[in-house]
Amino acid sequence: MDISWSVAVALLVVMVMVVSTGGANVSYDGRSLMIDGERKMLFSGSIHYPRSTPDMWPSLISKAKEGGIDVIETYVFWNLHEPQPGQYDFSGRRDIVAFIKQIQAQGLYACLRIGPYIEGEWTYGGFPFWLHDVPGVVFRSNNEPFKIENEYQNVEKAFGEDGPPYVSWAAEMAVGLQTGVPWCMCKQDDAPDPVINACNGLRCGETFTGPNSPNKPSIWTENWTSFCFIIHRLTRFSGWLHYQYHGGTNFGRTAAEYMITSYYDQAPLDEYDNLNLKAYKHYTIQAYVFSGDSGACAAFLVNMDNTKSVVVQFQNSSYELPRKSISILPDCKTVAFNTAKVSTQFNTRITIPAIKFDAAEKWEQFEEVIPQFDATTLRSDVLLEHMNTTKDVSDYLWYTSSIQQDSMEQQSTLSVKSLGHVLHAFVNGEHVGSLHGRFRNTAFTLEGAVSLNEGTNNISLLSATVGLPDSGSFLERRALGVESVIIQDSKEAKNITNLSWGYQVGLLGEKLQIYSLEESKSVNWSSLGSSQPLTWYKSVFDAPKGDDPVALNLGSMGKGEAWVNGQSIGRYWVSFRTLAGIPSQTWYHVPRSFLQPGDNLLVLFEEETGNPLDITVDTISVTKPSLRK
Ligand SMILES: *[C@@H]1O[C@H](CO)[C@@H](O)[C@H](O)[C@H]1NC(C)=O
Ligand SMILES: *[C@@H]1O[C@H](CO)[C@@H](O)[C@H](O)[C@H]1NC(C)=O
Ligand SMILES: *[C@@H]1O[C@H](CO)[C@@H](O)[C@H](O)[C@H]1NC(C)=O
Ligand SMILES: *[C@@H]1O[C@H](CO)[C@@H](O)[C@H](O)[C@H]1NC(C)=O
Ligand SMILES: *[C@@H]1O[C@H](CO)[C@@H](O)[C@H](O)[C@H]1NC(C)=O
Ligand SMILES: *[C@@H]1O[C@H](CO)[C@@H](O)[C@H](O)[C@H]1NC(C)=O
Ligand SMILES: *[C@@H]1O[C@H](CO)[C@@H](O)[C@H](O)[C@H]1NC(C)=O
Ligand SMILES: CC(=O)N[C@H]1CO[C@H](CO)[C@@H](O)[C@@H]1O
Repeated sequence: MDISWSVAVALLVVMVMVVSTGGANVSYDGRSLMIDGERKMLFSGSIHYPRSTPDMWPSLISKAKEGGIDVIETYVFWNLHEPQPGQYDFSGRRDIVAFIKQIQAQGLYACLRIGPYIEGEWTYGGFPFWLHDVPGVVFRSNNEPFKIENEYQNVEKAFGEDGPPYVSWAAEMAVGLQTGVPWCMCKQDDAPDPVINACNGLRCGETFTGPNSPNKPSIWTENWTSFCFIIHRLTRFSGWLHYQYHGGTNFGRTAAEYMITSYYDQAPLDEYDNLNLKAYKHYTIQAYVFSGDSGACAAFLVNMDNTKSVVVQFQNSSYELPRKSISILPDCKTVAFNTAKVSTQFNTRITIPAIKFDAAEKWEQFEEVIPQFDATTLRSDVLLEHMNTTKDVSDYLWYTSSIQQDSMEQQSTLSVKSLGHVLHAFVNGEHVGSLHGRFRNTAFTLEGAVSLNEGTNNISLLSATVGLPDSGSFLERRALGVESVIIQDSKEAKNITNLSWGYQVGLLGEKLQIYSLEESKSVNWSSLGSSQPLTWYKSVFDAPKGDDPVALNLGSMGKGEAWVNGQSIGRYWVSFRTLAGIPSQTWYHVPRSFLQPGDNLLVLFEEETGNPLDITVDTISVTKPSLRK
């Protein structure tokens, strides 16, 4: 899977509330969920509202509905809604109320995973960073300064005797809100009554030991990609969730550590709101029929034969299955969806370059200023932890110091140990080297040859995070950034870890917001020169004609962040190669709603030595479906 910059993936969840958007009465017994007294087998799919734009929501929801989904599931992203204590934001992509109303308008149900901890490959697992500085806080524990939750059981042991009382507290708190709809705890076998213990993960059909009380139904809250395996086991489940129905985009700095900007592009609806039939291609079994013990029934009829359609008898009716297609019968009677009606083949994405930036005159650049110790105001005699110093206002933290040399040393070695994620080292303004860690293996040691002057030598180390950690226990104790620094010259190894260090949080360009329409003139841009690390690039472009989705092809760039009209479309890291040697992500979604017809401001901050001349603005389409009966 290409979810993270470095391949591996962990998905976890927690407190879930089944919300009836129409004011219906949602209840349950040991056999199923019931809506207004009627037993329901519910199919749910995830669409996370901030991972797309409000103008995309109606179409995403309606396509999910067409695909047989009854319930749209989403996390609630605390750190988006309360960036500072008591300061709330429900605007734009954060407008969860408008999102839920759109679900209601299309006649579907909503399922909220309220967290507050969500993991979700989302920065800091959804926690606002200020929580880290609440005195005495221990996240996800029976800790008064904290008290909130999701998918707890897998970390509960780490908290010792503070685990179980915390689970009880979370259940009482949730039920006490009297929302009138049932609550679930994902991955919590001992969820206290009346909270339903739900199975969460890939293998629920095999591993779930069942509800912890005879009056609770079996609920499967997360299954991670295509339908295949699970279906023959589904007779045991009265509700299940397809994670992720639409992935979307981790705009801005919202991705968790080492997660790529594109999120679950392989979901049934891809990042660009196109049907992604590749998501179904792993079907290997021909027919899936399952009925709940509540009498509910659903079926998937699959014809994997690539050459001919077949007619099958199913429950006294006949169905024609076009070649290489899947029919979904949510009630075992009516075909709600057949993949062949959408496309005769597994569709392929087509990217067409619409705008090129291939002339030097189209660009201007601004070289980020490398700060020196003398100019810094924040000082410390120890190396500070990265996140605790930036408070997550930026990915970047400069560590600067200066050393005195008695004589010139042309063959010295600088050695910097970092706890993660990325480091660019400079001595006397010269680039010494860059290095990065990987998902679950964030630490590394950068070594580079330096030549030292007699007298003062300036050391400037730019440490960068790529998202904050989102999983596991004791998130508040994680440490990143520079840990120790050694300079080895011909005579000795000097451990300069304990020198006086000066700090600068963030980049000058970030501080001046030179990516924004208003502030882009606050620095003197110059014409395009030779490619240097830490360079800002600026251009303008017209929106491509038509209404196909738009993406930036950044294949010629290295690593950085990109903004269109002042809005961050996310971090890019094209130079990060997957194990197969291909860039983790080349195209970066620019939602149409970010664009105006002409004069769109494009600004990139490039950490490496990318070539902006080969950037293109592309339109995205899929091979056109040919409709069949
Ligand atoms: C909701 O439905 C359940 C099950 O049918 C029923 O027992 C309960 O009284 C209903 N509650 C309301 C408020 O109508
Ligand atoms: C199919 O037809 C048979 C015979 O008419 C009947 O007994 C059976 O209940 C029908 N099954 C369904 C699912 O309608
Ligand atoms: C964070 O910084 C403050 C002072 O700035 C310090 O008291 C605290 O121990 C630091 N916490 C961590 C986890 O590094
Ligand atoms: C080191 O930084 C100081 C203060 O900014 C500057 O005056 C000096 O020229 C720098 N030295 C070198 C060798 O770059
Ligand atoms: C350098 O000093 C720091 C701080 O005392 C220490 O943690 C680190 O291990 C030392 N490095 C070496 C190579 O001795
Ligand atoms: C750095 O300082 C710490 C205490 O602050 C001390 O334990 C350590 O030995 C020092 N390391 C060096 C290399 O001087
Ligand atoms: C830009 O350049 C002009 C002319 O050289 C100078 O007067 C001005 O101060 C510069 N502005 C900034 C922000 O550096
Ligand atoms: C919809 C979905 O994610 N299905 C997955 C469920 O789990 C099995 C493995 O147990 C996967 O193979 C499916 O892809």
